[in-house]
Amino acid sequence: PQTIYLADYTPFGFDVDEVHLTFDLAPSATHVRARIRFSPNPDATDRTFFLHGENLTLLSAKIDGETVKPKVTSEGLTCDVPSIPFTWESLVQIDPAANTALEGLYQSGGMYCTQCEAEGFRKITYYPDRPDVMSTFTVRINGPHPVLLSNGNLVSSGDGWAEWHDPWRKPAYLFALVAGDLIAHRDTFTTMEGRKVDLALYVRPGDEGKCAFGMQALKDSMVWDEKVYGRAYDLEVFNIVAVDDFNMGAMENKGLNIFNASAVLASPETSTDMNFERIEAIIAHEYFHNWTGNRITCRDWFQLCLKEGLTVYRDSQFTSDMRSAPVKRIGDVIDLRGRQFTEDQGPLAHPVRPESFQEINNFYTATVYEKGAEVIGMLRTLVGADAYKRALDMYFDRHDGQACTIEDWLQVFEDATGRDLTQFKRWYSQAGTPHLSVTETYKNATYTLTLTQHTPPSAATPDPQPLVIPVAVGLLDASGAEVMETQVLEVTDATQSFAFAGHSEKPTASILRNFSAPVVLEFDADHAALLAHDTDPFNRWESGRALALASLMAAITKGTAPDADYLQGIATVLRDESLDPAYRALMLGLPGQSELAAALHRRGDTPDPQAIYDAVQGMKDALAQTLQDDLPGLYARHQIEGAYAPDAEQAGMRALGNAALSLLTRLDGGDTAQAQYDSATNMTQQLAALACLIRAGRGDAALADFEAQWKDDRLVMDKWFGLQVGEAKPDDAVDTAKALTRHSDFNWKNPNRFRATLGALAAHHAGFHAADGSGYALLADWLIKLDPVNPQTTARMCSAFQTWRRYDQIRQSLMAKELDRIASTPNLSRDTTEMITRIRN
Ligand code: B3K
Ligand code: ZN
Repeated sequence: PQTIYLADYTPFGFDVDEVHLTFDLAPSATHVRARIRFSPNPDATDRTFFLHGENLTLLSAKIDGETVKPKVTSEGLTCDVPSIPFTWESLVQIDPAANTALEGLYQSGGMYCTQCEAEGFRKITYYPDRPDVMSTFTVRINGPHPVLLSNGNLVSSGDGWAEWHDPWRKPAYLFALVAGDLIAHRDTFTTMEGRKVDLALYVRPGDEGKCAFGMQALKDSMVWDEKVYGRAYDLEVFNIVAVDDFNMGAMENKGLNIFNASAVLASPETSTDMNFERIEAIIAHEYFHNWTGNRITCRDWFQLCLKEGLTVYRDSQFTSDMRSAPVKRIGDVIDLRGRQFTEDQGPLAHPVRPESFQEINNFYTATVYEKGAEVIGMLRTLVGADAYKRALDMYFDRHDGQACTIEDWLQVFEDATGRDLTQFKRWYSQAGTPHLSVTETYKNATYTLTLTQHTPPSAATPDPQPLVIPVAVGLLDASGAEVMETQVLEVTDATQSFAFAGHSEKPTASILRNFSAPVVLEFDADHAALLAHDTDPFNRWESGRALALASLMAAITKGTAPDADYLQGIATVLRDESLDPAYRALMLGLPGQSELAAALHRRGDTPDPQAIYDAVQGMKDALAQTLQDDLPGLYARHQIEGAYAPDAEQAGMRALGNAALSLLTRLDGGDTAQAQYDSATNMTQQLAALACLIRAGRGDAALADFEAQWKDDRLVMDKWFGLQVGEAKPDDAVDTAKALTRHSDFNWKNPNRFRATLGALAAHHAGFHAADGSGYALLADWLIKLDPVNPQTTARMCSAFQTWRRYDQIRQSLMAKELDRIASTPNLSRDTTEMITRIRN
């Protein structure tokens, strides 16, 4: 396969002035007529007229009304064209019914829908399918469907047809079309500029009852973006469509967002509190893209973080405002360490702005998204909230309607603040997680911190240079009182010292407050004191986490008993009724097994998955023992009387109640969980109880009951599939997953169901790494089977193997064998080939 380089960017030789598309929908033979006005691009030198096109049957082509015979390959066409503006017309035939890759125009549950980002529009018609080519679109859809949707505003419609016009110039990746027998859940919104917007959420019949929450989240997002970023919506309609078969969460097509049903449909009976929070965040994320992504888009796909990092950052600000900021921050850091650090410390490491790729879909990664958002958070920390706001206003003002680069983005910060961001820019070009090691000295009433940064070299960045790292620091005295409020230290050198004078006793340092930079901190902090007293809620939680990690590591490698200081410290925090229940629930969490494996690997040990699993079980037993007198009361005090609401307050109560239930189950064998299961009236309570029952070894009856109750609800059944694998004992995980793949409802072509089952196996650390290699083999079998059907989802799931070099020789060779087996599959997709090659090397 061909490698594309950032350094090779050149503009397209032609501008597109307008696009007119006509669709005659038919499942296996849809006709797409395109009329496109091109004119030579004065900024370009290369005038090769190449239009992308894949899986298209060209029926006719004309230039200014005259038939032409373009040269067609499997990737597109070239044609001789005039050197003055001209009109290109083409007619192609496509086969949506056969499109199982879910990219381009495809069918899902009887409806038509599209997914064009990154390069799917070329599967719809011949076009310069690149984000820097922007145009207005007018779309006519002919088809026997009650609902016919495209981007922009409705121009007119009649029986069997509709015409849409999007006045905003956009790249083709934001094109969308939907047709089907759908029900609309409607509302309206009036912008701060006084314009009325018709909102609709379109769903399949039967899902009408799951729309209200998503609609409210949309309106909340619209208000928030006006209030916080001064950005108003800019069309007469905003439509969202829920689709069952979708490769990722959702897509921000202009005026017509398309969502994986799992990322928008919600009801108390069928969705957990976590589902509600995720849905609210994804709706916000896609809505926020209207300004950060759509109005200002990317020049090329290397700039993906320009829209994704910024939009993730914005949606995290939104969630912090809607819910609890510390709880959101802790959740984000857990996720960052679980997914992004793993990527950054393995063979898939790449910079936030990659410099080459074979298949761009493989770069919608935690690094581009989540580390991309962290980089923006650091920028804001460095320049301050006011300057950040000025820079953003300048960004929207200067670049509205343009396709931009990271250089453009950093330039507005330089212009708004007068700062030189040359060194800061390395965050965009260097791969790898920096390590920040800190030592302290105390002399003559002066407390000094010396910080040393080191980024381990990787294939992607063999010679990392020092970064600009904002390190938020506070100091406490022996009584736990804060003697220095949070200050942001700017670390720019490989080693740098910061002195704090006037401390009559040696203070306790709280370093990297609120996780002010995405680094691995190495500091021998007084975690017990910080767990008891830190005023920074993130670092207080982090101290508990650090104690848990140290205790677990010792248990794994030396077989030592759980650390009593940790257990007592957590117990004290849990008893503090002044603390937010959601925060206390997080305090009961333990580092993930994969995170423990990573930590062992980092210090040169070979992780043993079973030993890790056993240590975590031992720690949970110890927590249950330590808290045995507290748990019944803790559980009882966090039950909710009255109507369910998916808000942060109730969700936090349930999170703590269910964390208590989970430990209580270790003491009562599941009696309380059974009672909760039997009386549950919402999915959060039902699913939490079911998980406890499975773990207690008495889940069979409840699992059968759950299946009977929910067999007709696709999204709930995904939970049923996933939970059984996720909660299986290590010895049973592979067999459980295998048995579920034989279940009549295992529709493996549906990405949600495939991920629920095999993704859950990959996420089951000790189960996936079963010593006999059966977990690796089962996943590889299914990836090989899925690849010809859906390369994108297959490639994404290959990342389960990215940590293979952490493990012992036997496991390494078992995984290498499966990687090689996948790699040698005939006609393997470009997507999967690239992933396997990068992982294996
Ligand atoms: N921009 C889309 C992701 C498209 C993924 C293409 N493989 C969703 C989002 O980030 O909002
Ligand atoms: Zn996005």
